[in-house]
Amino acid sequence: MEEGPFGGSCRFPGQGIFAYLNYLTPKSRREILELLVNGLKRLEYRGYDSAGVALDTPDGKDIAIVKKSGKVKALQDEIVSKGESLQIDLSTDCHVGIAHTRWATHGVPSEVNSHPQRSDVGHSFVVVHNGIVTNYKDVKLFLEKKGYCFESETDTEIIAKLIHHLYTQHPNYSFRELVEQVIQQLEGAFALAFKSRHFPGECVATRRGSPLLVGIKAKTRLATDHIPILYSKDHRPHGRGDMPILPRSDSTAEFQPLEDKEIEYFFASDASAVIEHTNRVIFLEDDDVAAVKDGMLSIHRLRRSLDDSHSREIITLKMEIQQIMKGNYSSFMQKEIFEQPESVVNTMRGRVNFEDNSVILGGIKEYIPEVRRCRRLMLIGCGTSYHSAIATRQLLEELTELPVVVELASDFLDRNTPVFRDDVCFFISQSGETADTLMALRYCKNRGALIIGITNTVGSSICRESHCGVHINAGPEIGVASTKAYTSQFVSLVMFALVMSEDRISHQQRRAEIFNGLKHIDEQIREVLKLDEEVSKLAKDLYTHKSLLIMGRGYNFSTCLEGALKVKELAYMHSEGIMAGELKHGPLALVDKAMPVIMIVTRDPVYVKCMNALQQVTAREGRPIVICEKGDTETQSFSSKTLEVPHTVDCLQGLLTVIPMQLLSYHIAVLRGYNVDCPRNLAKSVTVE
Ligand code: G6Q
Repeated sequence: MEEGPFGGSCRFPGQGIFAYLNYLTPKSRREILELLVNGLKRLEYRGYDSAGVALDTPDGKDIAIVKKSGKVKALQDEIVSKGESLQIDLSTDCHVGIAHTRWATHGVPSEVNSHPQRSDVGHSFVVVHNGIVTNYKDVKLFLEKKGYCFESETDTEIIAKLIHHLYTQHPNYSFRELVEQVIQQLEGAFALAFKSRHFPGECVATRRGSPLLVGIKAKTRLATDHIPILYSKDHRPHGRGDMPILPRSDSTAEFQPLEDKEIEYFFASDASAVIEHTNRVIFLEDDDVAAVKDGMLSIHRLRRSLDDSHSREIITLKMEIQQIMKGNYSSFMQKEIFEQPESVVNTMRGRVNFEDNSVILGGIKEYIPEVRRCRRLMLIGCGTSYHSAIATRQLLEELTELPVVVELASDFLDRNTPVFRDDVCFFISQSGETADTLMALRYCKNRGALIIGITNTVGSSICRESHCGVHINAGPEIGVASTKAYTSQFVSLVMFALVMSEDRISHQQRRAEIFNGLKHIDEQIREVLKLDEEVSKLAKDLYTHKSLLIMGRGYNFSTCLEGALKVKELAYMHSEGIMAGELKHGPLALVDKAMPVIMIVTRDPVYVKCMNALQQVTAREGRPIVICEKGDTETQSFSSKTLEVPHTVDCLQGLLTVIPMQLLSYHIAVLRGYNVDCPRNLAKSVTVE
């Protein structure tokens, strides 16, 4: 596998954990708060409706919690207004702060429902949580019977109160042991970071089904690249019953410290929050319990399973901080659209050799003979990732000569689709954490299919649970609307088709055309991006409309679907991607002189059919805007306005035609006054089904 691990979880809309522990590293409280708030800002793109932080009180005897509904900026302002009482100029050598951005799942967005959630007014334990605890009602009932009163509507509060309850029963347990006890009682999916008044300077974090990583910043070189896993005895009782108090679980291995002085630890939902501090990270696995005590990190598991590794590797991330900053662009989305000339090259870098027209995909190389023997290819994803599968299906059919099935992950699961051992299933996901896609992956894996992940997120669940895969290497995509990930997924699947056809004499000419197309695709994308001004003018004509139809067929159909998705999600405008071949079967009834129509017509095998569709639209007084190839005067004569893109080989044309649609949706959304990076009701990470 290439560039880190490839090979568990679901996408929880927009929750972000960030915790920071400094050990023998003096920091002012102001610095610590800034660090926590900045960490949250890096996670904002995941979606959020409120945020909060917890840190020690200045006298170190209590925990101060600051929470606020709305943006992280609101939390930051609240902290500033409390500056005096928080004594932000005091310095501390060892400290643990935990922070969170929340996207409401249980209970409305409000301060009381924000995290950190607390065990009691004395703040014995505070916790931040991503995910959903599905059995929280049972646990709540149990705790209510024990006399606990709840202040929030969240599922998270039960976690804070449960650990407190266990602590009162077993005051000799270590912090880590208490957390181990807690997670044995939880069902659902979660990532958690705990802080406690009783365990100053300690932080314990764990995950099951929601991503979490530990960043390590040490003053001196780390002595090891691997943290050994320590196993604890499993004392889990059988049956839930009345939530019995569990006997203590002793560690069976010696505590092995990573480092013992001047060290800082970061716990975060994803790498974008830690990369400005350190590029050395450990991706935690489900049920890992990571504990820092006296500056030493240890990772524990309650029980061994057959495929457990003995250690967690400290990975060096190659991500640069500049990659996650907006630069001169007004939004991350705009930046990401304009990054595409580079991101597609990054996808091909080190893989495509234009001198001898060959491709090596290191992450799947060893599996290619098995793939060649398969019965069919299944491409599975959601939203934009699904569209990248539609975009490349035709080429995959042509070059692999295999049946290619494209599935929406949610529908695939609903149907209990038959899957066989000799199927090869691709799971396409920018985040690598999308719940539906991950569930579909597990479904196929259980049926013995070969699982290939196509993701943009190293260390993500899809990446880890796949047998093998391809990282699309598009760089972090922060805007909720996927843009550069789409073109990089597209290119990745094209590269796969090229690998599969390398031995076929009959495909050599076609392959040469495609290599030639890929070689120039970056400069052609750059050329299309020059249409920005023109597209922005077009947006001014369109943004007050209620609806926008986008028509095309063949290689360009995916651009119609992807363009319509972008318009819907960013501009909150009704938009439909219509297969031009279906016009006469219904959609034509929508066409009149008032209905805005965009048609994509390029000089490919279905050109004549597209021209027919174009004429059908103009015959109904439609005045279509056409995206066509440069110099195609015939097509232009039927259009009210054209956007010309350069010519490339037919199967790559969609990489160019999608860009005016990305730009158009962006400009319409801006004209309508919407936040393009964070469209309403949506989040970057969809970890719920
Ligand atoms: C589109 C969105 C969305 C996304 C899906 C799947 O602009 O970003 O449609 O593509 O939610 O996400 P993953 O690619 O992360 O699985």
